[in-house]
Amino acid sequence: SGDKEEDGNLTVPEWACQRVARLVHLNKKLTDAIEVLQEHAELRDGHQDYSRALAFRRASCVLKSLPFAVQDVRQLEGLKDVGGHVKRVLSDLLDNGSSSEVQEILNSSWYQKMKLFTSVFGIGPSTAKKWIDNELESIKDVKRNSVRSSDWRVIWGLAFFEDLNSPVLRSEADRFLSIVQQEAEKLLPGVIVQLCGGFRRGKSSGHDVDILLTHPKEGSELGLLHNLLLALEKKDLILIGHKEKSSFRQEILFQDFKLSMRGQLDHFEKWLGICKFPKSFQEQRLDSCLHNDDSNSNSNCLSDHAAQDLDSVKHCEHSEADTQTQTQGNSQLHKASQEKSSEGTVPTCHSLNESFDGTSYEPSAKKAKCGSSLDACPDDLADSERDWVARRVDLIIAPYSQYYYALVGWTGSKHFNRDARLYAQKVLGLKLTSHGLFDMAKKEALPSSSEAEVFHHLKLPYRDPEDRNC
Ligand code: TTP
Ligand code: MN
Ligand code: MN
Ligand code: MN
Repeated sequence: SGDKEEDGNLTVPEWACQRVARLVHLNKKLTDAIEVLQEHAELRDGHQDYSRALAFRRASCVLKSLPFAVQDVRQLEGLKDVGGHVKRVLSDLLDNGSSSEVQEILNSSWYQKMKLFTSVFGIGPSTAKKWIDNELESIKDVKRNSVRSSDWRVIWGLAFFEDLNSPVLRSEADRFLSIVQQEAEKLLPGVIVQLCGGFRRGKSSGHDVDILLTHPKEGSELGLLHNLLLALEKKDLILIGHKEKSSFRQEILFQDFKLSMRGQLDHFEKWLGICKFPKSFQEQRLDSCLHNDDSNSNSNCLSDHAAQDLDSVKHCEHSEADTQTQTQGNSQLHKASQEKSSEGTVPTCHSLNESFDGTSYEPSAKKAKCGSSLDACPDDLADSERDWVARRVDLIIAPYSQYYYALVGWTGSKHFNRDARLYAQKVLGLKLTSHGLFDMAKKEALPSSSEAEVFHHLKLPYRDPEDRNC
């Protein structure tokens, strides 16, 4: 991490994945402001905006790793990730307590509407823009104007907008995790069930619950997701979701990123959906500090940084599978195709016991009411009196031979992954994905049987999940 050299030049490791980046750091006011600029650039989604967004992200990332609170931009001399534009904004912040550029964005109704609309599950910048162009101003407007989306995420995301946009608490993630652990263990003894994403990095709240599953006996994980979903459905925990088959093929391992990923995050079998979390999950249990499998979870139980975390809850579902290796044009294409990708997969109200290849899951209680009018269903359910909250859940199945790469990938942060993948490519000539690390020249995979081994192969100092919050 950062040091002052004798000549006054600041040295911070070049790559974000080489640094320690914690949730709680000394320059939060500054990074919050820079991240507004980043998000604004991401939402604009225009020609240079993608690289501008990345530049802002790199700057905020470096500020998170500094061992001191910046008081004067001159302290940032020599940091190549902090360019002129960012320095001007930082000066403003340091001199006046606020930045006019940031304030202007925050006050602009375009930004506010884009933030609002992209916080709907399944909605990315391009649809959000269409809604704004159609003069929609609020979620109510969107619902009233009955934007007839055929995307199940949008239908249910709109119906349960309030639920899905209230932060998921750590206690809820823990309670749900232990049910998944219990059920999965019954189905497949010896199964490994790991909470990933923001919660694993130490956040005390999040926008969803990410759970990665595997089993040391490779191949025994096949069929687990199907049965696990049945078990969760039986416990009345499933609202709606979509199961994706594994799209993993040996041939893609040594393919170029752009070719092998095609805008996808990874090729694992997974279920992306919405669960019904009983409201009682929100009550803090005394034992929740003890049963967690993460060694670093103690601090989370104290909710010490809850306030700070709440405003960092983001709702970006338009997954950025793009790494920096992609060209800008490509990334635009990918975003657009991702938004469209599940269009046409209208969820049907068929019984769970029927065709599982339909991959959609709906509550059995609702089936009778559903009839043929599909889009009336979720609203009825959302308006009814209920003792549960709708929560986004991702369940991912990894073969054990890929598990530790999947663990690093699904732990994040997004920027940590992006940076580590670019570092692997540029510095080591290796391709890093959630499936493994590959020497493209030698056509050789570098398997790992721990997270530490992943870092070792990458010639990176090991970082605990809570140090990967760049
Ligand atoms: P998310 O659940 O989207 O993010 P998160 O858990 O870090 O944050 P939040 O608390 O708001 O839920 O994704 C989980 C991890 O998967 C993320 O940390 C990194 C990885 N990931 C990517 O690498 N690329 C992506 O595009 C997405 C969506 C996730
Ligand atoms: Mn979004
Ligand atoms: Mn998450
Ligand atoms: Mn997720």
